[in-house]
Amino acid sequence: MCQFGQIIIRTLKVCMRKKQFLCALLLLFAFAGNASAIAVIKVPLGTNASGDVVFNGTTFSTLDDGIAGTLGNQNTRVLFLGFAGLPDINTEDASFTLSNVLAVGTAITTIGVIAQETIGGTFNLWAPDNTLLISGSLTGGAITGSNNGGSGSFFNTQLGLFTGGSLLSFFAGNTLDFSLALNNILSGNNFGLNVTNNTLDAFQADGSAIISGSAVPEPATLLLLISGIAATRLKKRKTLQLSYDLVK
Ligand SMILES: [Ca+2]
Ligand SMILES: [Ca+2]
Repeated sequence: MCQFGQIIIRTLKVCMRKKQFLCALLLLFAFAGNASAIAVIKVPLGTNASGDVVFNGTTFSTLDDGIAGTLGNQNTRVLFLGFAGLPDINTEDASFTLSNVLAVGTAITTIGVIAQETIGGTFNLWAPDNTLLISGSLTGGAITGSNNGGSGSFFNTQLGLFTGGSLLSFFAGNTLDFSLALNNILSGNNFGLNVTNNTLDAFQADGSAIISGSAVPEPATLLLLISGIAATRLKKRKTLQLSYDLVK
């Protein structure tokens, strides 16, 4: 259980021992609400003319846009959802790298839809000052999409691990989902994904990534909970004092 969960359980036990049932109920609601919260980082991968991502026949990764001043392959804006007070990076000077996503098995084509299973891969997202914002390692995934048209395809993985960066503490445990929408896909002269001899053809594409995971509660939420508990205790003490004064 996450640290927040343990704090909640400990406080819950204290509430029950002291028969503060309203306090216990509020804690349960707070925990249920926070357990489902999601934090999302959108990484549009910038507007440079050449492609953002490449599949070379075996490995899927970002292409280097040639901007040497940033650590990542692709300069990008970054949008944050579910991070309290964290401002978006609205200039294309953050940077992102996806590496070593390996195609495994044969590519399957079913009624014009192509699916290529993948395994592994890592990503890193750096702030404009080249400090690491978040990194992760990916598990099993798939590149899926149409063999007719350059859009509407995706690379998706779930249940990956967050591994580092200044935003690591915003995410609860190993709840990483990673999704990359693919547009303007070009496989040789073919627009869209293409399969030859049960193998996905090499391609380049524009991409837009979404990194998401379960959010740990904001400190402000924790503060509200603690002040709620304190208020409940104060009210009880006042009620006891009033009873005592009436008896006197
Ligand atoms: Ca780009
Ligand atoms: Ca760079």
